[in-house]
Amino acid sequence: MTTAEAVAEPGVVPPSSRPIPAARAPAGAAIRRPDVLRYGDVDANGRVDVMDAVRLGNYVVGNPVDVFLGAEDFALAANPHPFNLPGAGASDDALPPGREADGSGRVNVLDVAMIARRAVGLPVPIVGDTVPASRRVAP
Ligand SMILES: [Ca+2]
Repeated sequence: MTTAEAVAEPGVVPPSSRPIPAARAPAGAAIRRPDVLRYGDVDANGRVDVMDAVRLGNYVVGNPVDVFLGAEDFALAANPHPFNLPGAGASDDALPPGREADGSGRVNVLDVAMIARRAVGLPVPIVGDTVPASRRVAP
């Protein structure tokens, strides 16, 4: 299957459409809005594991990816780096995780690397922590 064929399948997001639109869930699956959103848990299954790193790695290099979270939740879960410690992004945290010093938020290979480190059991701050409810868009 070529990339062009994969893009044409339902539920597969073409890389050119980033940030991921919420309407493109995998066939047979629904976009999830978990009660607890964790940094690094891009497939919203409640844990940070190697599949999160694989999925986000594919996203970062522009491969089509399945979508499990709405665009706003994905932007938070996929972007734990820079960690901007202390704090996990509560409302009184001036520079939350994932926000660059210039105010932008970029999902890149550093996010993938930190998620992969956590997935293999290495200590990594922020990844796996709960995204404060105050950072999430209200339902
Ligand atoms: Ca996960």
